[in-house]
Amino acid sequence: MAQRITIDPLTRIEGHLRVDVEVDGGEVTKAWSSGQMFRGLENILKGRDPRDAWLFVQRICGVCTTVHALASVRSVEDALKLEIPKNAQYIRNLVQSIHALHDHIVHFYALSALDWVDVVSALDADPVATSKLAETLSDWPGNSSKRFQAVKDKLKGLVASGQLGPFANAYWGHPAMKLPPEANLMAVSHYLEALDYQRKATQAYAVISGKNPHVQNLSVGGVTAAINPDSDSTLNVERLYMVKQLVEEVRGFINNVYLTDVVAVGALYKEWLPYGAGVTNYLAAPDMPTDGAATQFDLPGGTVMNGDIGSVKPISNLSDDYFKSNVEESIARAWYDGDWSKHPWEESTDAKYTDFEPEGKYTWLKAPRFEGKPMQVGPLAQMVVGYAQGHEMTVRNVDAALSKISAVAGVNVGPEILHSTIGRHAARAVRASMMAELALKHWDLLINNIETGDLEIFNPPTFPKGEQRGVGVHEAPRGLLSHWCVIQDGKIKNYQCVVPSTWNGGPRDAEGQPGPYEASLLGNPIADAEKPLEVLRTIHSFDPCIACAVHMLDPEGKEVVKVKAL
Ligand code: NFE
Ligand code: MG
Repeated sequence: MAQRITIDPLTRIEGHLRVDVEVDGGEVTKAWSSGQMFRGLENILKGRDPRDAWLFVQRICGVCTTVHALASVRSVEDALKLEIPKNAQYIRNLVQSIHALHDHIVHFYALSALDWVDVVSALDADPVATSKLAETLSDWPGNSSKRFQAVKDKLKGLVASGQLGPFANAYWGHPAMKLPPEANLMAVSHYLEALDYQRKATQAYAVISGKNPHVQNLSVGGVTAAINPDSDSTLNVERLYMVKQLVEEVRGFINNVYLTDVVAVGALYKEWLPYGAGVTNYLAAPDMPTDGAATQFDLPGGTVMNGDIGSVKPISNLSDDYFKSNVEESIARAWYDGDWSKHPWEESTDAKYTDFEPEGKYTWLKAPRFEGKPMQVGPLAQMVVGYAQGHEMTVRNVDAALSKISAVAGVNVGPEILHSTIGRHAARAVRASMMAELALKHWDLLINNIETGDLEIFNPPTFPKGEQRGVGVHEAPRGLLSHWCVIQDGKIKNYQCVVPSTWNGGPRDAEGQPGPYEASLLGNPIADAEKPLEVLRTIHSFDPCIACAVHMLDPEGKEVVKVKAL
């Protein structure tokens, strides 16, 4: 007999995601992903000045600050065909890459590691053996037996006090937890260290972007970060070196701790490699432009269909027709008025709530489709699309990670393992490493350009009479983000955000095709239906953000909790 489980909320922060699964014979046979909140930011923008839009839309999310701001200024610049100065491009690239470093570290440690790591089991670990294990993975100075002993003592203190703090409320002792005590202690120690490196990333972000969270120095046409190498009140050489120093420290943590922890978790849970692929159509945007006009990029974009890397098609710029003409959103199964599927420039956002109807409408998320197909977006999509195009940096980093996983797992694994729950974690850690390398590269580009005497940061926009349409594309930490604007006589006539967590967490469409979260759950093992840890593993691997996905709050939100999953 199939059993129905409702998990609400499912996320550790940025909640409002409800997932329902049917479990039969110990595995998931049906799944529904439901965004439970509505805010309507797209409607708030109507009639406003397009130069102000980025400040409103950036408030869509407190996790991926930055990304909506960037997509917004890009969409208006695309509508006006406005180039930005090189310095502005490099400063934006620094802002986005440093934000990504923070975001990816937070995701692994704070938002998902405890799905795999049993904190209570760490109390049984031998600190000397833990240090030996950690030293086989990297030579990080934080991996001494003294450090692990101190963390074990701290954990004991937390348990004795009855206040577990960040480690309260999880599925400790669950039968699907498989790491040996030493791996658990190593991960708990790194969890605590991650807090320091999050702070360093945040510091670097605040210096380069004016404020954290939420970048303060963007502008349609460039940035407002005045550059004068010798002034104390502008972006100067001293501040730039402070940013570089902090990024180098964060990069050390990513390469020696985050990446190796993901390798260890992936290898020690190798029985999980077959689970969680779901939708293997991938979509990624090109990003990190290396020139003011954004014709060349350090991260490639494109599509891969059905997991077949031979099917790769590039998306080569921020206004690529192949991308622009093939995106639609369906509201057939979402709480909006109608059942249409429309291109974002033609869409509306007219809320019409019914109830959770498994065979009807059941979410605030629209269902984005590309050429009518559901697409997975995110670091994994970016890795697959880059790998398929032979992109040097992607191939080098993905191959290095796969060979490390193979070494620890004791079996040879190839890129096919990436189509999985664990593959999404591996791809995100690899992306974090690449973003750290690119942050330093774009720091060099910025300094070298300033040294030529170029201090330009802004090209002023002018708004002609009539209608202009633009799209702002950006590869955010959770995947491809696009903002679509229609400007009429200098005012916003329509504005639509098609967001990474909407691509991944959206519902079925009129044809009944499930979205990536839904598809990825099918076939997942469920050891204990009262404690559906496995569902959390797979959904958290996407790094869900429902504030982003619906960008909309139902103040009357009904209580539907059946299982509390933290
Ligand atoms: Ni609120 Fe965000 C966007 C999503 S980015 S987290 O856009 O989805 O990674
Ligand atoms: Mg939207």
